[in-house]
Amino acid sequence: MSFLVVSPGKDPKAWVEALKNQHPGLNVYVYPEDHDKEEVEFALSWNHPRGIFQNYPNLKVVASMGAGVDHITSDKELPENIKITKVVDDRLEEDMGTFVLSLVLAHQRNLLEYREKQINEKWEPVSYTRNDQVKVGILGIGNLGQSVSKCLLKNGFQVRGFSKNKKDFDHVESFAGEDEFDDFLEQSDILVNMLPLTAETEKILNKELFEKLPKDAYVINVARGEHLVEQDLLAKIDDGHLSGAALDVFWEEPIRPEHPFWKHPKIRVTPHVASVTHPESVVPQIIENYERMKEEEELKNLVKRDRGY
Ligand code: OXD
Repeated sequence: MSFLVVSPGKDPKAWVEALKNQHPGLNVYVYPEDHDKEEVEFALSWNHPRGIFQNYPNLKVVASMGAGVDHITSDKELPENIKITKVVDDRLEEDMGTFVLSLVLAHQRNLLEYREKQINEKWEPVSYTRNDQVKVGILGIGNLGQSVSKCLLKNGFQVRGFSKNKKDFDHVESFAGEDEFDDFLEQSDILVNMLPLTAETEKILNKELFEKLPKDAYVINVARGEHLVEQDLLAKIDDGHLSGAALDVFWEEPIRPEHPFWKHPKIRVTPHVASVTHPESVVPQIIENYERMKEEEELKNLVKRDRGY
């Protein structure tokens, strides 16, 4: 019985080390090194080449290296019987919370604008709204969204959460379903996208949605680049409806050198760093699932394949 690590473009060394530390007897192969495909029952993956898992006749589980699983679910050739798991990790949640809080505060206190002024040697104070007057809408409030909401609440912001089904979180006004979507948007001075990427949510951040946000709303995307219609965002910032955006994820990563986001004065670009998985922190849960698979027990953090997350 063997374990496969597949992560093209991402150095697997720290993962392999953490797996071996946690489970010294584990036989770990790293794709595409030479290995016996029939032996592999469990794969740990990030952006695997499409279709490869069809060639593993005994593969039972594909575990994502991160919280997102769209890189696995989008593989149309993934055999139906293979189970998918995601990472749920306190450290990821904390990091996401503090990252989004930093972006919200930086926007709220005009830090990007001051950087611009500094470059031009301009000493010009700008007025700002106090946190308790600002409504932040979290689009897709799951574990990570809940952590973001806690950080925001601690700093006095008003928090709204939107999810498919109503969720009850302390001090968060909850909106759910299509009927409440427009109300949610109309009340979001800052919109934080944290949705999973599915066929339903792709391109959800589009002109129609932006127009439902209040004038001068700010958009933060820490979910997936494919949620965003880039041209619509640029148009709505440039026509003055939106005050700007902070983007951590993109259709193409890294974004190409001439991409308009790089130099846009109202767009903050970060290189997909909102919450970065630490192998030593999440390997214990991966190994636990490997043991559960062997014992034919229910897996933790299992993805519902029909739902896509
Ligand atoms: C993730 C990510 O899904 O880093 O974990 O985007």
